Amino acid sequence: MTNHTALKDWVAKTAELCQPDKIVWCDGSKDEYQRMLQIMVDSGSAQWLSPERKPNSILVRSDPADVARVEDRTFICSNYEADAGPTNHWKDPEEMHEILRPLFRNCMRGRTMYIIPFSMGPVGSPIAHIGVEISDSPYVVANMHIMTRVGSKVLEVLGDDGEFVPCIHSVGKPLAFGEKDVPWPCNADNKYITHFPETKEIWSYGSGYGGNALLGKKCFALRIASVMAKEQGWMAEHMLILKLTSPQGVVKHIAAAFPSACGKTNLAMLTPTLPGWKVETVGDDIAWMKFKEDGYLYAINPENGFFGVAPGTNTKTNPNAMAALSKNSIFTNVGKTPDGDVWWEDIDRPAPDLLIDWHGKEWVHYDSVNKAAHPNARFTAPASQCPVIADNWEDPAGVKIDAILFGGRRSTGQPLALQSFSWEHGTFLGSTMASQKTAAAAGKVGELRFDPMAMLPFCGYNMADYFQHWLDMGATGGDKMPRIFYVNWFRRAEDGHWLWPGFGENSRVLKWVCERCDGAGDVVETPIGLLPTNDAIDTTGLDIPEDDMAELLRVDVDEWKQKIPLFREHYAKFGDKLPSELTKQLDSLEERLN
Ligand code: OXD
Ligand code: MN
Repeated sequence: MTNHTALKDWVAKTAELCQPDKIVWCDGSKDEYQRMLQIMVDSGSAQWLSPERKPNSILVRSDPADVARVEDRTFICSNYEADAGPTNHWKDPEEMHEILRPLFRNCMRGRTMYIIPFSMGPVGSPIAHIGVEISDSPYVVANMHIMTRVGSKVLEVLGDDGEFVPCIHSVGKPLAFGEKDVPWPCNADNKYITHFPETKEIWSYGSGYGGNALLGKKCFALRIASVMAKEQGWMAEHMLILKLTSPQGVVKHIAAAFPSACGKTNLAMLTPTLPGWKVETVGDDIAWMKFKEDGYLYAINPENGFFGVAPGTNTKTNPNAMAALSKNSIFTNVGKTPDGDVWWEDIDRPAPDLLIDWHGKEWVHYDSVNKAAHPNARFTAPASQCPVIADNWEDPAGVKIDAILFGGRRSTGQPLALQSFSWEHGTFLGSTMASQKTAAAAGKVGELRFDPMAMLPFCGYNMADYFQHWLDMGATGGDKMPRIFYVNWFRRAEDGHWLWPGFGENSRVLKWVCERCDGAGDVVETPIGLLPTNDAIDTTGLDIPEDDMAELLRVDVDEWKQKIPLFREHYAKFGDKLPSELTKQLDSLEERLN
């Protein structure tokens, strides 16, 4: 097991509080993974899918009251409210512990407490960090096996006194003696996803779903890691990482921040339509970036698998994801076909008769409201099963990042692509990112919200300080920092049609990005940034009307002028803490527009 005294003491203290029936230290073995699946199947939480259709894979249906991240139940418990900032829910740490203590007291009665040591990033990498999750959910154990590196090898690196982030999770449903469990235990009315940035702890109660429960992902790798990154001079970002190779063999690594469910997984695994270009995946959701001695930023993907949105994924939009999820995967809240396969909206084939929906009922498709799969239905699939996983995706040294893309879902205004004038201007672009809301979080879909750097729900401290951290990183890295771009695949014409085909065609924009990194590629200076000239994006072989291309790259000065007050209002939230550099950037934009 371990001789790590602090770890053993913490486990003993947590067991004393939660009173589980049993304690199991996870070793990360394949046997253990299989055991978890079988436990879920035996208890009625999961069912095996057909061994022919989806070998070694299970289907799980959650409680309909536990289907997404719950941002309104997510708290940053810093000592001072100002350190959580205006975009987070704050609670005093002592007060939060007073709420949590009675909830966690005896909360694991009748259940097994699993101790899951995990590494975010290749085990032993200088960019990686270690966490230990205590959870009473075998679903969490199995998912953590896919999403992180779990087990004894992590304890070895931790040694007797290594640092780890303690993460405590309970579904919040103790069982009385002899009480029969429900298929998806949770405590829907009492969810708390809480982070303590000063002590670097995570406590999560009441939900078993995704980022609420797999604490290595959003809670550690983004919220707590963003605080560590600020303190230690590195970056923890909500970004995919892809490796782009040109026909001449020039390699670039690109990190890209898009809000949840805006196509990060698709972009990370894209099949280029441009002949000779190659995209390979390093990561699809999170990037940890640190400076190396050469002064450049190097990134790792701290995760080990994909927790992807299922609806919309098919062999056209993302054949590589479809291959990755073809076996050894966990499916949550998707539909099930009579032959034991999965089904969701916009998968490759029409819905068969006798389809079972995500509620476990025969699907009655009488309108577009009644979906067979929940819009936030997910697959959990090992990254190693992705056919285009990059050969260097587990390089402990990380990959040198050449470019950073920001993007969102914007039907008007935002051009297809632009490059920032500088790192400071790029930070301004990231800080004013906005996107139409998706189903990844509870709330109203379609509403436009500011989502700076796609970190709105994931920044573990005051976002104004986070902006300052971006500026500070730029000051440290100088010319060696990645170039910054802003892209938008989602622009529509006035009649509503999509102007840009997206998916594999996005490789055309990536080619321009690659050229810009080498000081080539044509641009025209506009008030909002450096835009590709009308022929700078390679459209060879693409049947796109010239008018559409011109519209995609059009800057409507009047529309941008109207945005200035919205930007000011967004910035006003941060009061005095907003870095003066960003106000300066906004003032300059306004001047350039006039
Ligand atoms: C995710 C998210 O699950 O951003 O990656 O919601
Ligand atoms: Mn995400």
